Amino acid sequence: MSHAADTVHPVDPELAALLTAEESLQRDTIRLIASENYASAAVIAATGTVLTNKYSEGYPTRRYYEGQQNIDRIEQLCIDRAKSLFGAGHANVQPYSGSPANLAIYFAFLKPGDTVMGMALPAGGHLTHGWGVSITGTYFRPVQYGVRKDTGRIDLDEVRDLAKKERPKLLFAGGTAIPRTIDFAAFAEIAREVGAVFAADIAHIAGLVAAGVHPSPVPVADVVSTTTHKTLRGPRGGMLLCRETHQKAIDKAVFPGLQGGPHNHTTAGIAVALHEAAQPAFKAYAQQIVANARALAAALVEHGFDVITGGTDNHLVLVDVTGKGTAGKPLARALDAAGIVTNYNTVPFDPRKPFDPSGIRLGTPAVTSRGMREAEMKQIAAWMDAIAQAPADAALQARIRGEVKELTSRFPAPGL
Ligand code: DSN
Repeated sequence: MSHAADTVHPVDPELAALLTAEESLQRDTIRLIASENYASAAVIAATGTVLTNKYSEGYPTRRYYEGQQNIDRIEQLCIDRAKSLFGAGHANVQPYSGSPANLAIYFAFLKPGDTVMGMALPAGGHLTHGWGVSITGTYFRPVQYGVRKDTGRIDLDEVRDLAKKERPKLLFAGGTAIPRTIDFAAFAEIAREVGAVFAADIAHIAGLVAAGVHPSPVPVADVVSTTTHKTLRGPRGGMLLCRETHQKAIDKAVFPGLQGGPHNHTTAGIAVALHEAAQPAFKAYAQQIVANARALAAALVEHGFDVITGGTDNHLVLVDVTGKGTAGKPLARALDAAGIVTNYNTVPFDPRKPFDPSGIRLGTPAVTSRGMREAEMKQIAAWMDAIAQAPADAALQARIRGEVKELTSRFPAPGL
């Protein structure tokens, strides 16, 4: 039992048992969900502190509550570290997560009914970039771009033509299932041509950007939004980075525009994560994330999987599994039974429904945090192939589950 479960146990044994079960699950499985990771023990410890007891509406030195002697310093430390790591003029570290961070951008720059242009969700975008079921696609006028059918990649000429025709007030780049490098400079140029605010959502790739493994949008974007718990390996949270000229608008939009008191315990965890991400070891970690994703994609191609765009430039691999005679959901379920955790996902131009799509999405941030490398990626691809060939074979899943447990036992997970 962990220290946390140990502490909870005398008060709430039921919850402690669930916490212990989740610790085992995270320890004994191969976690390939592209948006997940293992926060370090220090990040988890900072997040679970007395800082959760404090209310601090406002910003450092300008609060609506007294008793902020330490909270002000913690938030300022976090802001300074975010600015330094990403080379930003200003950082707001209060958004509760990525969706509120993106909503703050709308509140800072748009009026209801204004046009927002973002990548369509089924093409790899995010709900908050103007997808229909999101508040951003109902209170604003959404225009969506996608990827080319022949390449699976964004066509910047198409984006430019659409932007010129629709004249968005806000242009988003970024998403949740984009396996290739995003040309933020080209997006910025398009935004400039049509007079749009350019927002880069780097939630998935923030750790890669911080390490210089993906080009940074910070010099070219009006505002950059991110979560803090994916490749950046912090606690669940969000951040906005912008030029100093937009500081006032962004800060006002987060508080009092959208949120009340910041989650100070999360701010502390983010501060620790930013400190960790500034160390040389983090650069090597980010490089290995990409090397592992490339190795995983290449091995899957060798096993006959249809990897969207043929490979990856980042942490993420998107696979159309229908060519293997299965579909995303049954395969994800079969893999989960074998201890390989993924999510089913639409692929571009998916003829199937989002709740039963053609693909699965894989990512290497978590397995790389455990120290796994290219050889382990090859093994994982081989297991995936075996399971895809017989997704209903419970005995096969049980055998691989045992092998997965043996492999994971050799790669201790941070924070557990
Ligand atoms: N839910 C996140 C992901 O999995 O990509 C995006 O919000």
